Parts: sequence; structure tokens; C-alpha cells
Amino acid sequence: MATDQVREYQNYIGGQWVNGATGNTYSISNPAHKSRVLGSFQVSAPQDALDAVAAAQAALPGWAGTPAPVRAQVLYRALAILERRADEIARTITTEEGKPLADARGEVKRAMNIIEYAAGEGRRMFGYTTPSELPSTVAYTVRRPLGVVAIITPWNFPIAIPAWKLAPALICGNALVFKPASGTPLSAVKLVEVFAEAGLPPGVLNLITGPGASVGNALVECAQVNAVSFTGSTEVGTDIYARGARLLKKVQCEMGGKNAVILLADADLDKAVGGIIQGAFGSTGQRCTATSRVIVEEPIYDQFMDRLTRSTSKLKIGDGLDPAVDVSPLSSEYQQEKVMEYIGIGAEEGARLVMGGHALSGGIYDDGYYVEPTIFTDVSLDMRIAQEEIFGPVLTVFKARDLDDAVKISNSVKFGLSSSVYTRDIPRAFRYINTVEAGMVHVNAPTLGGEVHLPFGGLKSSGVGQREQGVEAVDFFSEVITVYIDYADVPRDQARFI
Ligand code: UN1
Repeated sequence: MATDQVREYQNYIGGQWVNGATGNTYSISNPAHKSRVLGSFQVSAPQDALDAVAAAQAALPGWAGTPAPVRAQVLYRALAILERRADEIARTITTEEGKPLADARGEVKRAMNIIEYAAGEGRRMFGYTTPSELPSTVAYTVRRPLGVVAIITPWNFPIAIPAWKLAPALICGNALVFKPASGTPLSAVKLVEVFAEAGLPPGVLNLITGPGASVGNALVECAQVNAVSFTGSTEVGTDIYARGARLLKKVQCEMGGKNAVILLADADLDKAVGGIIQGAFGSTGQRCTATSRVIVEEPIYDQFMDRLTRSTSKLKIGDGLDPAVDVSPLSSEYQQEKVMEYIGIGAEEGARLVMGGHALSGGIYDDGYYVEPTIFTDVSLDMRIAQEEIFGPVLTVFKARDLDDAVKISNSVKFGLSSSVYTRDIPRAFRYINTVEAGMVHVNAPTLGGEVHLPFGGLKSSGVGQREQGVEAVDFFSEVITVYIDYADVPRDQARFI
């Protein structure tokens, strides 16, 4: 590896960039150019997590005591700085995570949107007043910060997901310890630089890089951490939720998906094929809202398959920095191996591989973690590829007799994050909306994404805790305190409440 001139990055604790306690670092490289090292980062130890928590505790009173509209000013400055650095940070996302530059730019924009939205909450953050049952009494609610909050984020949206946790947590007055995925620490460093330059007081936002198993657990187990917001796999999220619950922490976990598009016979097929391809193969399928299943009403099955395979075969695969590229590499060797393992499992289980299925090699492909867009048909519900999250460019296709059969297939998995139906039939669309088991439901649109002022999250094994973004984010990152004020100037009968 060309490791000369590799910059070493540090943790950020109490407003200082500092080395971790182990003294060890690890390096990361570009998934499209394995030999290009992007930087080296601290292998933090549990002690670093505790130091970061102590710094957050020290900063908490000052930040919690700053009026929310004043806290918002820091976020507005962060928004302007992120806008100024948008192109550079989008390139960092592409070179670190691998996604196409257009997607990375969209991701930065999304981070800007959530910062803007959260800053606006500084002038809202509503509680409510309501009549008391007693005379001369005022009853209302007010929000208070949770305290020190741990933010644990995945590698696939290394700017947007941290932003949509950090910004609402900050506007609510919390002090934070941010532990990004070990695969994407550079994006995290840049996001922290943005908030630091914006004038966030030292200790309000602390960053520690390194392995989840030791550092992440140290945060979750730390008595001084009041809440945890996590996005990542269902396996890790379940463990974090259980650990947090034992210590009575507020925990929010946004986890996996196995999102299905239902394609009904009356749908606009061009629109549907475009949305399905974008959902399945955009960002190389590495998003929790990716489309991993299509359930097609029988009469249009053959016609759909023909269009799907023809359009998929036109996708250009390569380095995400090449503007012509549709599908870029997987983010790491580990992800590539995992996806290839699932493709092998699908073949062994007896599903029919109708497209793709290979890790690409030769030329530029030797230097990155590429897997072809892959499509399986003849998939049955008991197969692992029908049930488990693959997190790569692999689509499984099912046939359904009618809408009810399709919804049954869609609901047959343990996940319930996002979903979509393509139809022009309004009654059937509403029947779908009312019965599909998913936290986010789309009609005539891909399963992907969401807008920052609307709640994001899922049912079943896809999520637990509270939704992210929207007003729900403020609900998660604040405590609601109920206040009763008796303003009578004469003593009152002691039997106050019924
Ligand atoms: C999106 O699909 O636009 O980890 C966002 C994830 C999700 C975020 C997805 N928490 O992929």
C-alpha cells in the first residue's frame, strides 16, 4: 500500500484533536482504488469513550442553558460552512464509501436540509398548555435536554445519518459523543470540523473513532450516557437496545430492511422499472431503504422481466467519481464477500439467477470491490435470500396472484422499513397503504429515502425506539417535563388531584 504521506487524524474531545489511549491507528482506503490510502485514524479504547463522556458532561450545563434560538445560530453557521464545503465533502464520501458522486452530493444536501430543519426547531420546540382541573392553576409542558447522548452511525451514509442525529440532538441542548462506523471515519472528521468551525462550544460534540465492539459498548454501558441513537444492523441494534434497556436508557435503533416493491398489472411500467432499478442498484444497494424484492402481479410478469433485465444490462459499473457510472463498488472487501456469499446461497437454494452474479475483475475492476447487478427469480419465501438483508445490488423477484397475495409476500419478512406499490388504481393503492407492514410507504415511487421534516423509521425488526427526523426527532432528543403552577394567593383544600 502507498502509505507515504498518509495524514493521521485524531479524536476530538473537549474541543481538542487528540490521540487515542491505545496509541494505535488504522488506515482506510478508497473502495474503487484499494491502494489509495485516505488517512489513518485512532483505534480508540474504552478509556477514550469515557474521556469523551466526561468532556460532554462538563460542557452540558453551558449548552443546555443556552436558549434554543441561540443554539440554532450555531447550526445555521454549520449549514453555511457545509454548503461552502459541499463539493469537497461529497468527494470524500465517494472516495471513502464508494457511492457515485451525484449520490454523495445528494447526501450532503440531505445533511444540509436536516441541519436547516433542526435549526428552525430552535424557535419552535413546542410543548403545550392545557386547562388544569383545578382553579388558579396553570399546567403546561416544557422540553429539557436528555443530557449526554451517544450517537453511533453506519458507513453507508457517513454524512447524512450523523447529521440527522447530531443536528436534532444539538438543538435540543444535549452534549454528544459521536462514534462513526470504523469504515468511514474521514467523513465523520469533516462533519465535526464543520460544527467546530461553526462555534459549537468545546465538549458539546466529541468524536471517537475505532471499533464498535469496545468503544461503542463502553458508551452504551456508561452510566453517564443518558441516551443512545444508533443506526446499523439489526443484530448490533438488538444488542445495543438490550444493554441500554437494562440501564433504563432512552434508546433509538434504526436497523435493517428487506424492502419490497409491489407492481400491479395496471401500473405505469416505465415509471416502475425506473424506480425499481434505482431502488435496487442505486448506491449499489447499500442503503436500508434499498429495494431488495419485487412482487409482480402475474399478468405483467414476463413483460416486466423483459424490461427489467434489458434496462439493468445497460447500467454502467465503475468508479463513483466517473459521472457516467450508475453502479459503483461495494464499500469494502467484507461487503463484497458478504454479497457474493448470498449470491452463492441463492443459487444453492435453487433460485434462478437471471442476471449478474459475479464479482467483476480485469482492468479497473481489479482495483475495487465490484459486484454486478444481480437478479434472482423463482425465489420462494423460505429461502434465505428472500428473508435476510443482503445490503448489495441483489434483487429477488416474486410472482403474486393479486394485491392481497402480494401484500402477504411483502409482509412475510421480519423487517418492515420501507415499501412501495406501483398502481394507478386508487382503491387498491389505499388497501395497500392500510395493510402493508412498513414504517414508510410509497405509491408510484421508489422505496428509497425520505424528507427530513417527516419521520423516518420502520416496524418489526427494522426499528425500535422512536422515529428519526421530523418533529419525532425532537421528541426523542428531549425530555418532556410537566409543570403545574398554583398561583392562588389563598391556601387551598389539600385534596388537589382527583
Ligand atoms: C436512505 O435510504 O435514503 O442506513 C437513507 C440506512 C438508513 C438511511 C437510509 N438508515 O441506509
